[in-house]
Amino acid sequence: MKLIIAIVQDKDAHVLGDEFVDANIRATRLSTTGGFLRAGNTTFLVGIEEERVEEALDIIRENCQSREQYTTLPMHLDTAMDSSMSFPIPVQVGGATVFVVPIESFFRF
Ligand code: 2BA
Repeated sequence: MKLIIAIVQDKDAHVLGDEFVDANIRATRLSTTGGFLRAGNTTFLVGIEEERVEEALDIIRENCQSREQYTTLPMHLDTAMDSSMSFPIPVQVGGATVFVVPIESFFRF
């Protein structure tokens, strides 16, 4: 048994959740926040038999797109006037960040 931890963009979470249900893959959704952009994303926890891991990864791959997002960096102007401004920089956010970890024990009571 493995635990798949998949961090995906909120825009893809709904479709991905539906695809898991259709494939009879059990998942838990957590509302999470990216440490860099500090924007909301969604983390799926999927406990799954080892022989179905590739199937679950294929579903994630097919339903999560990479997109460009913008973040702003503060820029301090080195002038006598104490002024600063911020400017947008593009950041490529991946379709999904996925960890596959072994499960020592699994119980459903
Ligand atoms: P965020 O931390 O908000 O990162 C969003 C995107 O910003 C990242 O996309 C990456 O392109 C960029 N980025 C992140 N940290 C950066 C840095 N220190 N300098 C420059 N650019 C940076 P992804 O790599 O596709 O990550 C998407 C989300 O997946 C992340 O959102 C975070 O929530 C999660 N994530 C990514 N790698 C992770 C890791 N090693 N451990 C835990 N969570 C991770």
